[in-house]
Amino acid sequence: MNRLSDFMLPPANSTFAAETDALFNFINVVSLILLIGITVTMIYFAIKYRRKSEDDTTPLITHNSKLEITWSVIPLILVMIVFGWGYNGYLTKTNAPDNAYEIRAIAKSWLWEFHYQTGHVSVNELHVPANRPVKMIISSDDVLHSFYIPEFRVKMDAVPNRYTSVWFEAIEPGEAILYCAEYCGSAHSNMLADVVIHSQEDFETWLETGDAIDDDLSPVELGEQLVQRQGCLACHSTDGSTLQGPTFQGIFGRDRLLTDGSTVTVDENYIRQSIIEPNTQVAEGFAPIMPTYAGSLNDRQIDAIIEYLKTLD
Ligand SMILES: [Cu+2]
Repeated sequence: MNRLSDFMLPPANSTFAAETDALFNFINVVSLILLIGITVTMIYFAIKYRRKSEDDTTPLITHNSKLEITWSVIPLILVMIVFGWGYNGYLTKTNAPDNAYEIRAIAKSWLWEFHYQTGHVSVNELHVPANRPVKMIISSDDVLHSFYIPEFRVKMDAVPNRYTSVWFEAIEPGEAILYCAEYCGSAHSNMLADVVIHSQEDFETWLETGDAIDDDLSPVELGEQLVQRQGCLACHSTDGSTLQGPTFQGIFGRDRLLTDGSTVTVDENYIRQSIIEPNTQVAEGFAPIMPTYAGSLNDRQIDAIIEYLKTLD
């Protein structure tokens, strides 16, 4: 049975994925049997009962109780099975175990930000331990988004001004992809995050060291990595093409017309301001939609991004 869901979904990697897949397969197989059965019967009847001669008339049939009860009771039983099974799974998925590790997920157009219990923040990269329940507490900074990790078989809406939650327990260390599953605007399809599933030990190490690995990089190298990892490229190109935001190519030192009619030179201060309070000085021709990075990027990281942007002529 698992082959069927593997054909339609990526390989499962969470404790309740097997139950989800079993129900998914049950619904698919039952639907397929009904589809084939009804289609074959219709074709057979169309041939068997076709009009054979001019005076071939249809007899008057008012009802057939046996048949009507049969076609009402069978679907009722099937629907009740799907309901009971689904409700059972729903209860499992809504009630996180008490020992779950909590991670805050904040959806913004168009990136995912994660806050861990240590105060660590990551963008577009969700780090989770394997073999330990993880409870995600999800919200949105702007519009409706949806937190969807097919490998774990979990999906939950990210709603502005309210928290939703979902939990999962990954079985094996590895990687997965987090998608936004609610259409949220022009860069919706770029709203992806990598899910890194660590062994318990590696997860602890990652929480402790986190960005420390970045210490070896030069500012320009670090800036380039951050621009990729922090979701900037969802809206800003580096090749001169215009996406939802201005291109980064040749941006440094350029004079920029703003939506309020004033002009500003793109220098260190303007870039810093645009990262921390993005919608105070918006470039003419663009919508004020950039999420703030206040609290998720430190000074060293902002400096590195500025240094990297200077190199993009
Ligand atoms: Cu979204």
